[in-house]
Amino acid sequence: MASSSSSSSASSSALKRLSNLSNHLRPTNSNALVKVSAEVSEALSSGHPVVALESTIIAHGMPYPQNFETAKEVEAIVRENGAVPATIAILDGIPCVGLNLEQLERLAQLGKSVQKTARRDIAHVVATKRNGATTVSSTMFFAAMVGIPVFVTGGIGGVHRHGEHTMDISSDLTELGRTPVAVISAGVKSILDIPRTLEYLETQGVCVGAYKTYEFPAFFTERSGCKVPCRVDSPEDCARLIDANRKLHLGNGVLIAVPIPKEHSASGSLIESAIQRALTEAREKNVTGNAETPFLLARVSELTGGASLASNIALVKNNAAVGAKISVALAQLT
Ligand code: PSU
Ligand code: MN
Repeated sequence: MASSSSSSSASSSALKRLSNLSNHLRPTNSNALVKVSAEVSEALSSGHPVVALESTIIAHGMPYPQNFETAKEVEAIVRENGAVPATIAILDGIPCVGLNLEQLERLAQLGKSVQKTARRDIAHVVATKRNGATTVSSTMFFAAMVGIPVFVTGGIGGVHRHGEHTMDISSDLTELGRTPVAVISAGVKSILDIPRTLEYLETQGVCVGAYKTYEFPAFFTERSGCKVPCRVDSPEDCARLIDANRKLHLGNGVLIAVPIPKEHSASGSLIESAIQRALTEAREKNVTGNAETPFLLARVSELTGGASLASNIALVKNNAAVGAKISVALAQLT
């Protein structure tokens, strides 16, 4: 029998590795399971700021070709603001961090035929060597694995309306409770239950900072009527918050909610009536589970004559600029 001391030290080092993975951000470029692009890998090893980007917003959140155009523009904005973009997706079963243009376009064209991949779907998509568009939860998971502390998206998932009965609560919220990545978003859409989403984030121990305001934004509109206790007024404020969260090893994520720029915010009443109608249709058609968010997004866009899509694109670009500045400020702190 192998000496018990060597097996216990092997298992304790395995445990240590696991705890490193969940508690710290560290580059694992040698991790054979994940393919990190050369550009992202070089940036990470030299301490250059990197911003993670998700791919469900491309495949399921917007139609082609606007999704491809937006994905390219968002990457360009991240670069203009001094960081390297790392779009994350699973291609032929391989989790990829940093996509080239062909890979981005392939994902954009495949659209909804790509598996929407939240944390619970990762193993399945990898095992069956399929294509997966990562949601906020799975993008956070891979960002943390390779050591990217800042992740930009449009909106996160939340507690669905009537979630107290259906238990439909996005795994984005539990991921924020367990993975130390800062997510930059325009808040949560009012297709969701915003007050309950904030309650759930509090339960999960997630620090929610609102950018230049005390009010949590509602994605298409600047205001939700819900206050948050943490206000951040600059990229440097955000970086200090993320750095404190990291140095204390709190282990959870941070949500930075950036209101949509005023000039792009959609008419609140137009959006609200479209949302009500889309919600009714979703109930009539029995659209539930992970199909609900893409269905509602597409219907709201149709019902508003594309106004919601234009707002969506504008806010993602704004988030990309803010997120890149935060990652630059964070790199200067560390
Ligand atoms: N909200 C958007 N656009 C999106 C999503 C949410 O405005 O594309 C996507 C994100 O990838 C998010 C996911 O992580 O939907 C949440 O899905 P669900 O509600 O099934 O957890
Ligand atoms: Mn759900």
